[in-house]
Amino acid sequence: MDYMDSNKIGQRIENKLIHALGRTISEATNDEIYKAAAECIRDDIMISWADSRKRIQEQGVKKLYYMSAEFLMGRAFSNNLINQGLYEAYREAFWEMGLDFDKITDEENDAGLGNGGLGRLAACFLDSLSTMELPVLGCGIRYEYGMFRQKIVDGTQIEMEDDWLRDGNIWEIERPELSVEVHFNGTIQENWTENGLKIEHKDYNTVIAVPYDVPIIGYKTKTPATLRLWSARSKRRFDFHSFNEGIYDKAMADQTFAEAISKVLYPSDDHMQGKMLRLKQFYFLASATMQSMIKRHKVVFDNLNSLPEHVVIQINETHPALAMPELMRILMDEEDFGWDEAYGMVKKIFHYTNHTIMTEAMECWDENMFRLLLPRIYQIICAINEKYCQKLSVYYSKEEEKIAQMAVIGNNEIRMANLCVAICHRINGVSNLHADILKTRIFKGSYQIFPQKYLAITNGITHRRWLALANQGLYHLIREYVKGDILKDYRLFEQILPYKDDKEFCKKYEKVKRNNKIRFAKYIKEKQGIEVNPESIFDVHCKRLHEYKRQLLKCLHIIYIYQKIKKDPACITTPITFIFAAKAAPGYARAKEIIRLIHSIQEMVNKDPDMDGKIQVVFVENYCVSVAEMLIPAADISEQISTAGMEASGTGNMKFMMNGALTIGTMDGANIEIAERVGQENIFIFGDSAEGNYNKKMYHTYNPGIIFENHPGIRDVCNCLIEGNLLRYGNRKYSEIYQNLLFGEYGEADPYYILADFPSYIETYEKVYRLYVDHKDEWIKKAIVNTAKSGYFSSDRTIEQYNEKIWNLKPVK
Ligand code: GL9
Repeated sequence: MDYMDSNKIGQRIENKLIHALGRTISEATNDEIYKAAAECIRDDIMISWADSRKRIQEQGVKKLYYMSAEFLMGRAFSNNLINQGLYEAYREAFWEMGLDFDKITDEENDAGLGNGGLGRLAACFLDSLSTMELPVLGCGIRYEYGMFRQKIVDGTQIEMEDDWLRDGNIWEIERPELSVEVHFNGTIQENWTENGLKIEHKDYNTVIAVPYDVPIIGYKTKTPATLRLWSARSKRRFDFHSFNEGIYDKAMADQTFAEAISKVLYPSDDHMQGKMLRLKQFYFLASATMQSMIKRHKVVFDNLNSLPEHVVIQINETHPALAMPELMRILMDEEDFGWDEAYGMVKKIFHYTNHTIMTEAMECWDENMFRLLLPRIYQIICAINEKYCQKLSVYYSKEEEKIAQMAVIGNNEIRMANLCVAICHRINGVSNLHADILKTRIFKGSYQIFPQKYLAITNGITHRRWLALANQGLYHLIREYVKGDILKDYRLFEQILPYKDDKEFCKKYEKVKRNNKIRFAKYIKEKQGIEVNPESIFDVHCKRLHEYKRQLLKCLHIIYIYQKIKKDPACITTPITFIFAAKAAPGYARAKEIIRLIHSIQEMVNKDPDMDGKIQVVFVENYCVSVAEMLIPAADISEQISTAGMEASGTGNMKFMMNGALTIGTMDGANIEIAERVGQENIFIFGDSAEGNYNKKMYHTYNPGIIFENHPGIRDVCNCLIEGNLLRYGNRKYSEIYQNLLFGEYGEADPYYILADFPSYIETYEKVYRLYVDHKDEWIKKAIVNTAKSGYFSSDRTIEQYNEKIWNLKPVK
């Protein structure tokens, strides 16, 4: 956007207030001012948005459909200003009008349409795609309620609804004219006609899919991309026919059936829930997107044969995978394509990103439920499976068991990952390690036949949001020292590397961190009434609560330090603030128990006068994108301590390094690549490798009891869970956690190898602490190296690689 002075901005906001809301600036509430200002921003892009759509059509360029059940967008207001280059100007305009910019932008609800990494990755990708002017349509679901809001009451997580649309959503445009019908249930009739077999779907339930389009403004471009979110509506909503006929109940039932579909995001992370409603959501997304893609193609190109030249579809995890059989259905049943032609096209168009190897996360559907809900799609999947297994039997002629494992249908389940592997042209893992594990373990049988299908493309984050927006101080410092526009070119990060030896730069860098810590201290005081010391070391573990992410290891470590201080109060000279933030899936009992444990430890530590001025524990409620934007830039230490082999990539790790925290982490996911880039001396690695952990599991060689016996310190820590000073929330001690560490359920003790890595963690943490306390200048240098090397982890680089290796899109002219 062109330069705009603050006067003009102020004037426009005032005009908008009076014309759209009938309010003068002096009587307007913060929410009204937010809305007026947001509408001004939106007005500015409407023309280029429409124009961009038109140019994409006219140029006939290939377009990406990025399909994802989750888009964790966060707030749009400030991000749009950053990308339009208007952030400073708006801040100034607000200031001149006597308005508090931060308070007003706080009025915007996070668009929390995602659980965590997978959904946030989709959001970062759209920012990069739009900035690089690559033609894309993000396709997702407009959940009426996003990720739940978390409250903590007596140490226990309480989930509250996230009514994010309550005050309206400035950024979306409803497009009722582009609505399509999605059909569920019913029966399939096969009729032989003169033209061959005709398939007819009868007695189905209809749901209307209404698209809401959101512009995605790239950095200093004139080609906004679009995020299309589908909302479910009942056909009979206004059906007075049934009302008059006295079958009002039926009309109501239809409405309930339909509108439940886009009602709420399932809050489970890395965990599959085989619920019918979830399957409806996925098919709804798949069908609506495929129908609208076909409609558009017919309008723009008139001939469906050219589809593979003009569209490419990336599916984010298996959730949107039903788009593949759905496109088959449309091509065969509605457009008269034969099986081979249709299948050939689908195989060219679709590509699949896998984000997790955990068995409990693999999407599988009960075959009977599936057949009832989606009878035609079921038939198509059966046919795909049959042909696929025939093909496999050529390669694995006498290995029936292997084929059964690789089949799309087995044990009365439909296995979506196997469906993707059977069809997709490219299959990628989200870090090098993760892709290796896919090739050698999860999809080994397929990899051996089709090695060329498999790739590794390491995740990334958009540095526009995660540096320029979240950490203004650091962004301005970098801008001062770097030639060129870092927001356009992530490679420029490297330019700050030499300044690690520049005293002046180091001083400024340190000051930025201090200010960010003060900002966070202010936030947590206001929100939760907790006083933290910004002079203390901020040691942050924030991400979803999951056993493999090992919040429990951090808990045990805090108990360990607590007990150490009790014996030797002088062992801590610079205080540490241990900060957690995490949501647990509502049905994940162990995760919720760990949240209680964190709060028990918090209570024990914070109320003990012996800990005063030494250590403190803080649990930040309701972790979400906007909290992360506050918290991550304030961190000194980044905890990336997953069980090696289990975190496919991680993206929080990248946000921390960019913002100058030093990582203590395992050789897992993208941590490995961070270590490669910053060098071993600028990261703190501990614990066993992915291979080591795999061997422990395969050969049953691990016995946590031995560690317990041989380390008196660790023994004391574990015993603290069941005796000692830990106050219990609820009615039991933490004996379940204790039992699980030492004896396990199903005979597998400590399945996440917490005790196995504990000695190494303690030792490594000691080094981290000594470095901060005794060599702060060295610490700052290392932090600078981390920032300087973080450019590689920009999602711009990730998108470049996807485009080069998979999509082949040309920028819109
Ligand atoms: C995840 C992986 O667990 C992360 O390691 C990875 O960085 C992201 C993005 O590729 O994907 N897979 C997954 O199911 N989640 C991830 O974060 N979970 C959520 O999104 C909640």
